[in-house]
Amino acid sequence: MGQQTSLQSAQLNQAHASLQQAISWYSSFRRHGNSPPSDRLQATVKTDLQSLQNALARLDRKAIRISTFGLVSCGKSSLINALLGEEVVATGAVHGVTQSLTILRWNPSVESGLDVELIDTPGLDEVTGESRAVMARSIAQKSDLILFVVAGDITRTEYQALCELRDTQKPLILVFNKSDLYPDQDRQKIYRQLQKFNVAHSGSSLEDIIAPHEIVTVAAKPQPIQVRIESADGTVENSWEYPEPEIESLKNALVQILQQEGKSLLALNALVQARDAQVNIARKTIELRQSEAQEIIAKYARYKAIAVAVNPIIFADLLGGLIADLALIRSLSKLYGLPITTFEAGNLLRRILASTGGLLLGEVGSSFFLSVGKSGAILSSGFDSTGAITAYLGTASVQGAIAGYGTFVIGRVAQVYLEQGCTWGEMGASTLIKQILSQVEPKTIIYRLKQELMQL
Ligand SMILES: Nc1nc2c(ncn2[C@@H]2O[C@H](COP(=O)(O)OP(=O)(O)O)[C@@H](O)[C@H]2O)c(=O)[nH]1
Ligand SMILES: [Mg+2]
Repeated sequence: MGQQTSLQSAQLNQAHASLQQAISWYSSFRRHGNSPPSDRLQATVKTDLQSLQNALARLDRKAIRISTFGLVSCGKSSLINALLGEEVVATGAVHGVTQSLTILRWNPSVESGLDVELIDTPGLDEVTGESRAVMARSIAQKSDLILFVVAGDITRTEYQALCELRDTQKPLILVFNKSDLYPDQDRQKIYRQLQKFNVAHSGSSLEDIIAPHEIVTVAAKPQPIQVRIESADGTVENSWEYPEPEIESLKNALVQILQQEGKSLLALNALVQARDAQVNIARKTIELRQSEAQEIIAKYARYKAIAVAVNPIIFADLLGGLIADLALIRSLSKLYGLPITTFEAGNLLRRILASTGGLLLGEVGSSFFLSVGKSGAILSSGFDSTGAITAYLGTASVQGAIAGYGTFVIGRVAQVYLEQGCTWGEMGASTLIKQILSQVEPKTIIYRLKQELMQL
């Protein structure tokens, strides 16, 4: 446990450092980017920068967010009251008692080093179709853990919402509430019921949506029971007795999650949020600078074609070509104002050479042979016959054209890399996400998300 706690704290610290690095980088990128930062770009990336700031603020507060989700009147607000141990939020049989998001502090009396924020939400069925999905996504994005509350039979709307939430890749507990009204509902039964839907929607497997141990049954606010009290003198009095909420199963599940992986969850979610924000920033920047980038790539393609074609020395033209490619990558990253060091540019070039192996091998390979041929033509004839010069110019222009084409390929791949790659640096969000996922223990709630998150 102690070892795990320090591992979790380390993850939290690394996430913190990563976000700080990103924020300091993008703030200076806004203030004095190498290319004049256009107002339009600043406006478009504003929300993404804000998202980075928010993620860091939540890490600073060490506040883990648990949101309720479910149809109107399934007992979301009652569940929150039951966890808090007092009637803090209004509940009721009338539709739509909860109108907006309400954030409540919860102290589950457990040493986790975390603050817990419970979020009460309006019912999923109060908003329809598209906007429901939008609301669900936006709440999920702000949450570290989701309590999906159902009561009674699971409906199609609930099943669809569950699938949508699964797509947001947030850990989820299915809370079956009002168990006092449905005493024979148990995990197995709920699971079988979900299975029915799953057969109908044969897209994702049920395991992808929920595992049996992620279902808890509770009674957040059991119905009052009418009792007859007969006094010794024979007078009969009717009164209502309010049974205590039964939420131990949920409390235990939450306490275990908080202790075992609370900090990791917090770190992971902050990093996912940071990664998405950074990829967004990169994508928008690249989009806005598209035409300038095209010009730069074309310019370098021309340079390289000429340099390679006129250079008569074996290998020097290859080297010249590589230098031109490196310079291209540097110019592109400068244009975008996205982070890239010379070392990374070199790495990138190696990656590009590997990933576009077929095409570039063609370039390098034919460059080599043509280079030999080109120099050979000069050596054998010493430039004195017109035939040799024609041969030289022939191979040279073919070689130049191929080299120029290679530059276009490199330019394109560089754009993709700059878009994704800014999060793959040493303290980059994607790098740390991968690291945390490789450290999770089986049987944790993060473990289930591993496969899905790894694919991104
Ligand atoms: N029988 C029973 N009723 C409940 C339970 N939890 C909540 N309710 C009732 O369900 C209704 C809706 O509860 P509320 O918490 O406002 O639902 P919300 O709309 O999901 O926030 C209220 O009348 C509650 O008293 C429960 O565990 N058992
Ligand atoms: Mg409510």
